[in-house]
Amino acid sequence: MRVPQISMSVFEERRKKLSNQLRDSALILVANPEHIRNGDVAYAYRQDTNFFYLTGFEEPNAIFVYRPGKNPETALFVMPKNPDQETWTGFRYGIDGAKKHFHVDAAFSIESIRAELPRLLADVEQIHHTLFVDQGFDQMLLEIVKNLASSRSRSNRGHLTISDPRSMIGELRIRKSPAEIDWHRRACEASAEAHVEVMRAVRPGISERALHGVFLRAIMERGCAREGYGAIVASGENATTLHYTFNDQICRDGDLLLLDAGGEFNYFSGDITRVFPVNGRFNEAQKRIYQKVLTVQKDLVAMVKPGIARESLQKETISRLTDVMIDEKLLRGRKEDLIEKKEYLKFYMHGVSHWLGMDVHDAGTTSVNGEPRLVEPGFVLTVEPGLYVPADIPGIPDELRGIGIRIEDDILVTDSGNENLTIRSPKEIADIEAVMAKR
Ligand SMILES: [Mn+2]
Repeated sequence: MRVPQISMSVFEERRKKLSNQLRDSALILVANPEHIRNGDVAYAYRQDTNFFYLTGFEEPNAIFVYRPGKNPETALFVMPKNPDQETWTGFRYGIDGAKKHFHVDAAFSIESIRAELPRLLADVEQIHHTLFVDQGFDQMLLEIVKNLASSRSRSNRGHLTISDPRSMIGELRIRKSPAEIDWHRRACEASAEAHVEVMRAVRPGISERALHGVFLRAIMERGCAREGYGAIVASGENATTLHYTFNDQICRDGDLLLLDAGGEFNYFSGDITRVFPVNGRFNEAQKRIYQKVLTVQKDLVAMVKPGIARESLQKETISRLTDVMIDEKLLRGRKEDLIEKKEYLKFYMHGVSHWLGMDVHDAGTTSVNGEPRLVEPGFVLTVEPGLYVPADIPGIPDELRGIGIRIEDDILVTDSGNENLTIRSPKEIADIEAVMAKR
């Protein structure tokens, strides 16, 4: 027996916020499919974010239909109870359980979707559904749409249109409620503390894999269900690969370790990057370049407040990091020319910020009506400048070869400015070395 861990009023309130935009419409959400990993083993299951956001229901093989103002307004199609199968694969809510625990007007077996869905779509004018996720379902939906059109052939109305609801739901998700901010804070704090655990565990000779294990244990001890994304545990020059996820090398004395990892709590994700020395002490070159990136990062964090666009952070990052590249003899020439020709891309090639929430690169468009979106109180975004010096390109100082630095915090926009949700993970050189000295 299981019961939902979050009050259903959370999901009901979220749905209510969509109700005006969904007048005379049906929103259809399809649960994430399960994927086979090998043999009869499935990949660890996680519900589709929008499906969970609006239902709280975490089982696969489920479909949710929401029709504000109609009867039934909410319908959930789920796997029926099956004691024999549940003995093997675990508890299911079943039809009665879905209705009872998830506060929907109607619950059906997923087996009856083909029979029931036409009825739920007969009295709406528009369908909101994300195509191409489950193409088997799409095919069935298109057949239903076609049949519905023929059933009202003399009405001179065309097919029901199908529009993608993701940007509409993204507009909700980008603005977080106080309860959501609390959960997000838990995810960020657990992630920050887990980074400290890894700082305490790293030493020459330990594997990146073992450190990944330390991180996983630390977030799970703090209530996270899983990671928000696959951790990047990159020692030495592996840190110059942006999305390095092999995590199978041995940490060497004298190298830095780049850890980009975050835990997920109630479907909200932390996303932190820290860089620290495997042996506990930065060498002079590491210290110098790390400090320069850190200064840029702290200045960028200070810029985050209501009314700023992420684009402004990006411009500032490019300007400041190009200064660092010139200073460190990674680039030669006039700053304006180097920026104009995008020479900085050799050493800094990613965005400095993204929305953060239930998806690590969260929903919510970057522009509104063709203009860059300005941040508002309740938004959470990352700030993560980086500098990556490949080991093998000619004409750069040897002492910087193979160094990858990225420093990333999760920033909540407040009325007066911002709050750093990941401050518990040290980033000042002295603070990092102090934590590591206590190993
Ligand atoms: Mn990030």
